[in-house]
Amino acid sequence: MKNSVLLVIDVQNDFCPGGLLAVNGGNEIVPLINKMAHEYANVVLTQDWHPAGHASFASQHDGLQPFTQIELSYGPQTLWPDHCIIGSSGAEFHNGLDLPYAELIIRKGFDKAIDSYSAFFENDHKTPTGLGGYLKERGFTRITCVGLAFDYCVRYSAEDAVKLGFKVEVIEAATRAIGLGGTVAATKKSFAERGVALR
Ligand code: VGL
Ligand code: ZN
Repeated sequence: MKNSVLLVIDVQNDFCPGGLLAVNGGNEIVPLINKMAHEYANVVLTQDWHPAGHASFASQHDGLQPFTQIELSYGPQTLWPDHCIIGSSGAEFHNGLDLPYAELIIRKGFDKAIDSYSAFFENDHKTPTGLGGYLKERGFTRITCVGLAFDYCVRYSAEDAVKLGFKVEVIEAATRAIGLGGTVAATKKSFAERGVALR
């Protein structure tokens, strides 16, 4: 486990029941993540962290509803309800998450003009967050991904981690999905093709 890191993705109030972009059962994974974390010497968290008026918010696009897809300058973008606004209680970690020893919190989506599902690259698939460099410099070779949401931020984080040369697994029981028209099946197919181990 010395070369492994547990990457806990976006376990925040807005992605849990009662939140602004609630994922069904999002809260249910918290005890398992707390337990799993004891088996890892190294834990890193991500936090979705948007300024008000973020380009991924449907509220910024006249006449468009959340969960529709549009083209932005950097490519396709699903529009979301306003969520995880910097400094809001919705952007805070779920209060049951008990990972005081996590060594890094990487925030993403803070540029108003571009979303970032992945913990490694923004949605242009080019702009790095710095996490890849951090993990490589620390000597990690294996990443275990858990958190929210399975078919968005967990998916793209895991896939980018493989692209960067890490060995990657996703623990399905420690994730929950948003599930928009086939996104869960598409995620599983893509994991199989790209070599993300789903356990
Ligand atoms: C997420 C949609 C928008 C996620 C974040 O954490 O999966 N999904 N922002
Ligand atoms: Zn977001």
